[in-house]
Amino acid sequence: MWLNTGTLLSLCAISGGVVSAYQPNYRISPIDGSKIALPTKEQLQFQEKEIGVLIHFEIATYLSIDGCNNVPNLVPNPSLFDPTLINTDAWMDTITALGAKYATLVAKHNCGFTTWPSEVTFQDRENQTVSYNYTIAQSPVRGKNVVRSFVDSAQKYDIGHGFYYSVVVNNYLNVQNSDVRPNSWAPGQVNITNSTYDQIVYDQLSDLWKNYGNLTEIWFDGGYSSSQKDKIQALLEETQPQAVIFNGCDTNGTCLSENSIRWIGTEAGQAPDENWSTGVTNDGGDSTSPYFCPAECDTTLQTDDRWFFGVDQPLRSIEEMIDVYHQTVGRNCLLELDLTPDRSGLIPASYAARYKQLGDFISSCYGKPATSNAVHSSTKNGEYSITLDYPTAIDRIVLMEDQSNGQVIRSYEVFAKIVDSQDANGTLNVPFTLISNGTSVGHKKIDIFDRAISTTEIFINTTYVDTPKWRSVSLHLCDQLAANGTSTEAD
Ligand SMILES: *[C@@H]1O[C@H](CO)[C@@H](O)[C@H](O)[C@H]1NC(C)=O
Ligand SMILES: *[C@@H]1O[C@H](CO)[C@@H](O)[C@H](O)[C@H]1NC(C)=O
Ligand SMILES: *[C@@H]1O[C@H](CO)[C@@H](O)[C@H](O)[C@H]1NC(C)=O
Ligand SMILES: *[C@@H]1O[C@H](CO)[C@@H](O)[C@H](O)[C@H]1NC(C)=O
Ligand SMILES: *[C@@H]1O[C@H](CO)[C@@H](O)[C@H](O)[C@H]1NC(C)=O
Ligand SMILES: *[C@@H]1O[C@H](CO)[C@@H](O)[C@H](O)[C@H]1NC(C)=O
Ligand SMILES: *[C@@H]1O[C@H](CO)[C@@H](O)[C@H](O)[C@H]1NC(C)=O
Ligand SMILES: *[C@@H]1O[C@H](CO)[C@@H](O)[C@H](O)[C@H]1NC(C)=O
Ligand SMILES: *[C@@H]1O[C@H](CO)[C@@H](O)[C@H](O)[C@H]1NC(C)=O
Ligand SMILES: *[C@@H]1O[C@H](CO)[C@@H](O)[C@H](O)[C@H]1NC(C)=O
Ligand SMILES: CC(=O)N[C@H]1CO[C@H](CO)[C@@H](O)[C@@H]1O
Repeated sequence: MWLNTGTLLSLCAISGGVVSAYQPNYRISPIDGSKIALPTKEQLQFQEKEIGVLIHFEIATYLSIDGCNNVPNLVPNPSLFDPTLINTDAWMDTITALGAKYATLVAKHNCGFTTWPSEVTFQDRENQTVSYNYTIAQSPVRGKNVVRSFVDSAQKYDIGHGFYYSVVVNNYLNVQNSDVRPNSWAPGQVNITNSTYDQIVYDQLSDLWKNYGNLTEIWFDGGYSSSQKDKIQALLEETQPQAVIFNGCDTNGTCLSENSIRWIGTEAGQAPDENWSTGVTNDGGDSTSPYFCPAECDTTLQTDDRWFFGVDQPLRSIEEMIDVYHQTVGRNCLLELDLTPDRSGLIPASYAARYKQLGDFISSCYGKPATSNAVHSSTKNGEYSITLDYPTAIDRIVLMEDQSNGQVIRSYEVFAKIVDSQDANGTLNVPFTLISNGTSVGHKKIDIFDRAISTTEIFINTTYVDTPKWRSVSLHLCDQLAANGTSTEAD
C-alpha cells in the first residue's frame, strides 16, 4: 500500500487497437426506469469472502521507513533481505485464525525488489543486455521463491491468492509516476528507456500471471499509465480473466476488467455509512451508477498507517479493530487487512494474537444468531419479519441482500416489538418501535443498537428499484462477548 488511487494519474485510454473498452452491464428498473448495475459472478464471489489480507513483505521490511515511497534514489542493498525463518504456512495459520478468505501478496513494491527470482532481461541505454538482478536471487536466501511458497501455502489452506505489483514506481529502474527519470541516477540504479520500462513491467506481470495459478485479486496501487494500459488489459484477458482487479476502473469508468473493484478512499478502515456496491469513484459509491464495482477497505493492524513491519510499532487495539470490522464489512465494504511478517519471515506472536482475537470476536458474535426460536418470513414488496416465541435479547441486526440481479434496496427501516423479558403480558398490544434504518444494504449491513432490547417480533420494510430478494436477516447479542474479548489476551 502506498498510493491507492488511480485518479492522480492520467489513466484515460483513448482505446486504440488490441483491446476494447468495457461497457457497463446494467438492466432497467421496472419500477422507476433507473439503471440497475449487474455484477459478474466473480465480483459476487469476491464480496462473499468479506475479509482478506494484503501481505507487505520484501526488502522494505528491513528499512526503518515504510517502503521506498517518495525516496526515488533509494535502492536498498539486496543483502538486507534475509528471512531466515520464513514459513508461509504459518502466515496461513494467522490468515485462517482471522477468518480471512483471500490473501494478496506484494510481489514487488516501490523499491523494485522482487521476492521471486525474476529472470527478465532487457537492454540498457548502452544497448547491453542485462538481467533484472534486484531479486531474491541476489539476496542471502537465494534459491528461495517467496511468491511460489506463498501460492503453495495458500492453495494448501484454501485461501484465494493474488498479487500486488506496483507498475508506476520502481526505484531500481529509476522510475517514478511510470516515467524513467531522465537525470540523477544513483548507485544501484540501471539506465533504461521508457519503452524498455513498459516491456519489463509486461514481462514481469506475464511471469506472475502465467505461472502461479488462477489469481483471486490483482492490485494496482496507484493505477497504471496510459502507455501500459492496453498491453496490461490484453494480458489480463488472456491469462487472468477471472481475477478481481483493485483500481480496475478509473473514475471516468474506463475499466481494465469487468471484474473491477474500487478503493473506498481512505486507509483508516472506515467506509461511509452509506456505501453502495456500485459506482467508480473512491468513496461510498453511487446507487444510480451503471457500474457494479464493490468497494474494498484496506487498512493496517499497526498504528500510524504503517504497512511494512515496524520495529516497536504499536498495534491498534482489539476495540479499534472490532470497530474497523463493523465500519467495513458491516458497511458493505471488503476488509483487506495488512499482514506484516517481520524480518525473520514470521508473523510476530503479538500480531498473530491480535488477528486471532479479531477472528474470534467475529465468529463468536456473528457465527450464529441469538435466536434459535425464530420464524422468518419475507413477504411481498421487500418486507421481512421475524417472530420469536419468547422475548429474546438482541443488540444488533445483520442484513444481507441477494445482489445476483443487482443491488436494489434503496432504504430500509427496522422495527421491533420491545418487551420486558420478565413481562408475563407477552406480546399483546405491544407497538412496533423503529430500532434502526439506513440506505444501502448490498452484500452486508450491520446495525448495532444503542442498547440491547428484548423483543418478540421484528419487521423490516424497504424502498427499492426492483422487488428485493433478502439473502438473510439475523439477530445477534454480542456486547458481553465484545467486552470479555477485550479484557483478556488471546491464547
Ligand atoms: C475524466 O473526465 C473528465 C470530464 O468528464 C475529464 O476532464 C478528465 O480529463 C477525464 N479523466 C481522464 C483520466 O481521462
Ligand atoms: C542502441 O540501439 C538503438 C536501436 O538499435 C540505437 O538507435 C541506439 O543508437 C543504440 N545506442 C547505443 C548507445 O549504441
Ligand atoms: C547487476 O548487474 C549490473 C550490471 O548488469 C551490475 O553493475 C551490478 O553490480 C549487478 N548487481 C548485483 C547485485 O548483482
Ligand atoms: C520518460 O517519459 C517522460 C514523460 O514523457 C519524460 O519526461 C522522461 O524524460 C522520459 N525518460 C527518459 C529516460 O527518456
Ligand atoms: C543514461 O543514459 C543516457 C542516454 O544514453 C545518458 O545520457 C546518461 O548519461 C546515462 N546515465 C547514466 C547514469 O549512466
Ligand atoms: C482458472 O480460471 C479459468 C478462467 O479464467 C478457468 O477456466 C479454469 O478452470 C480455472 N482453473 C482452476 C484450476 O480453477
Ligand atoms: C400488563 O398489562 C397491563 C394491562 O395493559 C398493564 O397494566 C401492566 O402494567 C402490564 N404489566 C407490565 C409488567 O408491563
Ligand atoms: C433514519 O431515521 C432518522 C429518524 O427518523 C432520520 O433522520 C434519518 O434520515 C433516517 N436515515 C435513513 C438513512 O433513512
Ligand atoms: C415503513 O413503514 C412505515 C409505516 O408504514 C412507513 O412510515 C415508512 O415510510 C416505511 N419505510 C420504508 C423504508 O418503506
Ligand atoms: C463475560 O464476563 C462476565 C463477567 O466475568 C460473565 O458473567 C459472562 O458470562 C461472560 N460472558 C461470556 C459470553 O463469556
Ligand atoms: C453517509 C455517507 O457517508 N454517504 C456518502 C456516500 O458516498 C457518497 C459519494 O458517492 C457521498 O457523497 C456520501 O456522503
